[in-house]
Amino acid sequence: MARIVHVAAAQMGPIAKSETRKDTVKRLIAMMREAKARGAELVVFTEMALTTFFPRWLIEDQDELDSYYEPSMPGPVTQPLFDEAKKLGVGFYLGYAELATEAGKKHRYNTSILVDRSANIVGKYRKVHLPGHAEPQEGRTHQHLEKRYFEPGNLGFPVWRAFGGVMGMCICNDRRWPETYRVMGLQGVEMVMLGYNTPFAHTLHADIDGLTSFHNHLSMQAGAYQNSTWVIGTAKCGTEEGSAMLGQSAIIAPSGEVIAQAVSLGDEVITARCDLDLGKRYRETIFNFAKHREPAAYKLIVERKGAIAPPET
Ligand code: CDV
Repeated sequence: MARIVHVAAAQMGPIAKSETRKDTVKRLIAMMREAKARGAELVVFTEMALTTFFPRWLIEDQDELDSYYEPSMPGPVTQPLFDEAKKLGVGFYLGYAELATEAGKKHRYNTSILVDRSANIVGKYRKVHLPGHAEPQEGRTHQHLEKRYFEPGNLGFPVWRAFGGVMGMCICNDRRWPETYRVMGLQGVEMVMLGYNTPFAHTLHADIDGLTSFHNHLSMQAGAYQNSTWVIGTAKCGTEEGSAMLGQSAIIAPSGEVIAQAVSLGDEVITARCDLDLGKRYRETIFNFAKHREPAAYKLIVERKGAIAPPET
């Protein structure tokens, strides 16, 4: 029997600094309802979906900084999202800033969770590849202080059996790194979900920043194809507090093809019928890992440091 997952990417337009969490959760619920009405059973929200993208500012007041984080999930403000999910029988991926207490100490992570159709959290992921800088940089209209406000994730790249398949998560910058998909690919991942906040001006080199749209899809399509997995990438986009951010949320098949794409820079739901066995077909043929990967040779490659020098004459 075919293993079909009807999935939605719920792209989100800007969240103003002044917008309350309650209002933001209402926007998420409205998109969840639309996704359900269009047949989806799993909704992928974006990275840090509950607040404006606060790493663009230097925030020195600890109480103000803490106000952007969730000390519990669900919490009082996010509970209605879980209640609605249960009522609709829809699962979801949600990104948020997590304030955790581990061994009696406070830790900050850029986190996502996977929630099943009964509103139970089945998985948690913490962003590994944190972009940006820890100190404000001169000459920027917007900072990118993720390295100041978060620690690298300490949960690895696990995958979970859920929604009739093997599901994985990553967050934004992770999508650019092949090892993100490969580590999950080696565990048999069939669908990778991710959210992103991608400002057009990041490196401040026009030649690189001018390719922001291209690199977004390039990374996700390559990750999908090379690991025989579906990839669902959901943007927070539009001009948020003066920072212009990329949209182009996409649902990508294991073939590497984009089969659904957002066309706006605002709240927009896109959906697709994802056949998990399509990935299996790639994995049993061109990307049969057991037959064609050569881990022994990779060891030699990894151990080599630098280029081989030309022979001395
Ligand atoms: N939130 C992000 O991780 N954004 C990065 C930008 C800064 C390059 C991204 O990879 O899209």
